[in-house]
Amino acid sequence: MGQVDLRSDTVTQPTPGMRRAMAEARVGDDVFGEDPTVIELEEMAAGRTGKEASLLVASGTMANLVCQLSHCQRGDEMILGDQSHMFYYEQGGSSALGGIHPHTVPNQPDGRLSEEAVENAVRADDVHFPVTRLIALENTHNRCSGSPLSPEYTHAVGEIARRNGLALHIDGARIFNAAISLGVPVRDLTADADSVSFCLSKGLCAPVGSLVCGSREFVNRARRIRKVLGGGMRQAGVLAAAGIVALDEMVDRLAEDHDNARYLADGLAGISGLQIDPELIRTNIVFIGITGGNRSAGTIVRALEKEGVRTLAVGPYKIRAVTHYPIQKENIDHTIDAFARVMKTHA
Ligand code: TLP
Repeated sequence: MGQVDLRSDTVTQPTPGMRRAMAEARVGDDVFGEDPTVIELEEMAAGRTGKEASLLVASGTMANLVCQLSHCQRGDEMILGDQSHMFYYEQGGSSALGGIHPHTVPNQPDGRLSEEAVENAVRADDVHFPVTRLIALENTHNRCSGSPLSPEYTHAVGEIARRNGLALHIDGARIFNAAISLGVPVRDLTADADSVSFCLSKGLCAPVGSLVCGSREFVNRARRIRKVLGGGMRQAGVLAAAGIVALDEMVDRLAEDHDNARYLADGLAGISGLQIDPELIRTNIVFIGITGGNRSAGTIVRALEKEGVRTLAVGPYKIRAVTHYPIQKENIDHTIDAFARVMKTHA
């Protein structure tokens, strides 16, 4: 068996159908708004998320940044989770480039922010305080075991935003995973959001690209911000073509990744020295705690690599494994066996 690469679903390869679509894509200059394939993808993305318009950008990080800069002015405040990707993994980009002040609220293990904590974080009109402008949620929540947020919860946070005159953004990098896991259309998860970003290049297997979705007026602003960030791409239809295949062909199969993640979690739960709660695993992300002894996550990850299994150390005693196409059950069996051997030799 070759390498089983579970570091992330970003390692997925374009499918043969995507490569064909890319080679044959009709293209034009997208900065002039003339790329028919980009236009088709943007219309599709707007339709799936139930928004008026959407915009293709280079990455999930750029999508979130464009949204934050489109909602906020310098000095404005944004409420978001302390485990959110936007806070944790994006270099503080919106504060470095946009002067946006982050106000973090603790994420619960299932990715939610308590409604009370969000409400309490909204600033009063006081000369001492920044102006609160934006609330951001993440669905699925990467660092919270890939947990999906329900339409009911998103609606409740949307109500807080509306009551306080704030915008709601959803980092929906893996929102199609959430929709498949919950058995609801994506638009039910985005109905309350003023903006949503999602990625084509994770479980959906496209090589590049994320979409920013919102009202036409919002997307027009986002288009200007994308340009100033250097993200105006020209014949981007070669990328969009793969994205269209991703949305057409790769969404329903995400259920297999979720089954494989649960199968992995169930298998690992029985191994001494690993801590894992299979009940938390509802999509494709598995966090594995290392307990007892003084073996670090890094030691275990290196030993697993020698067994042909690649994972990520995401804390001193925490490992992440992400399932994706075309990982199969037999790869997961191999992974469970590799963990069992490594934990025995590093007891
Ligand atoms: N996440 C990556 C790493 O950055 C950690 C991964 O391997 O999971 N939002 C969420 C929720 C994400 O998980 C990611 C990528 C992004 C945004 C950023 O997307 P890219 O990598 O396209 O900039």
